[in-house]
Amino acid sequence: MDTVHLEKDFQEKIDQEIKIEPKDFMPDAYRKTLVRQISQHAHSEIVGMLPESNWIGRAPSLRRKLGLLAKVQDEAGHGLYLYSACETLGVDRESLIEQLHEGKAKYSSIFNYPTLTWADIGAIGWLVDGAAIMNQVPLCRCSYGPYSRAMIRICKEESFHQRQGFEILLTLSRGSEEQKEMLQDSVNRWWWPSLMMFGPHDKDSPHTAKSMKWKIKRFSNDELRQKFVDVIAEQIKILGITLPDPDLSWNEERGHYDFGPINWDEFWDVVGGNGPCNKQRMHDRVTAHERGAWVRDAAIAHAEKRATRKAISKAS
Ligand code: FAQ
Repeated sequence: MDTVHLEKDFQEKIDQEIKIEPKDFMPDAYRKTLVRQISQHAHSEIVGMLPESNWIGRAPSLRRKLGLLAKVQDEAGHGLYLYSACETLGVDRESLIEQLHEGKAKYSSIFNYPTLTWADIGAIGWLVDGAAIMNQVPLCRCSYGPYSRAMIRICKEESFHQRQGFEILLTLSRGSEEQKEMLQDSVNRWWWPSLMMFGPHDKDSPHTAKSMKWKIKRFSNDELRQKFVDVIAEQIKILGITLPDPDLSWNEERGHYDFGPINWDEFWDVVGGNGPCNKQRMHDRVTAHERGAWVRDAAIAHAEKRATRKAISKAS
């Protein structure tokens, strides 16, 4: 079959909601888009462990420490599922990791902000995981089989993370004046970066149209951002604090909350490597990778030994 027919069949499968699997035909641009998105997503999970790990040793109780440890471990697991999904597209994990460490690959802008207080751990759970879920639940229906299946498990764990974050904030909201101030300050700092997680406005998003045609994305960046604002603007009432946006108001006609302008200069600055913690994050990630080299070497040596033993026992 020639490429034109193959591409026609491919799009028909997608239109009929039939999953594309690793050995199926796929246009090169579809493969590239998936490698780009899934690898950026995997990197985000791995780099996303760093801001939280800052608080593992300083969690206010054993229960909080256990919860946070489990969450950070989940994120490592998400990274691994996603790197594996990406490998089904014919790229190897080492080269993806190399691109990240050389500063050539993107990861979510949100993880370049500092975690200054314990309330930030709650805010990350509630807002950052909340934004991640809003964006990732539709990815469970992504047209590419391995990515969609990885996302089902990831989303279940992310929902737990979000509840854990909200519970931390709820506890602070019922605490002392100082704790309430810490809570408000944290939400003030994380709100706008959370909105930026959804990516640029649709008019400035070069990939959305194609990704929606291929059913990699099911909703545009602005559609998901709006859904998120609508949910959070209601949930915050329970915490008895406010979002740092004087323009936030319910619009009866639209049936949505209106919200103020996003600082896109800040967003592109952070994406470009100039956020408050970009350099620290990359330094910590590369150091952790280098320190873990002996574990990877040992695992490879063990696998080789087992393979040799198996070959010898087969031959004898
Ligand atoms: N940060 O045309 P679009 C998490 C880039 S996981 C940095 O709109 P697209 C779990 C974009 O890559 C969070 N760069 O692109 C957790 C593209 O650059 P390129 C990560 C961004 O792909 C929680 C350019 O801008 N989630 O939080 C960002 O159609 C708590 C043009 O943008 C995912 O990765 C950004 N925020 O839409 C862990 C979900 N936004 O490649 C620890 C999967 C955009 O041309 C603690 N990804 N860019 O050089 C997606 O859904 C999509 O890739 C979007 C972007 C929606 C992020």
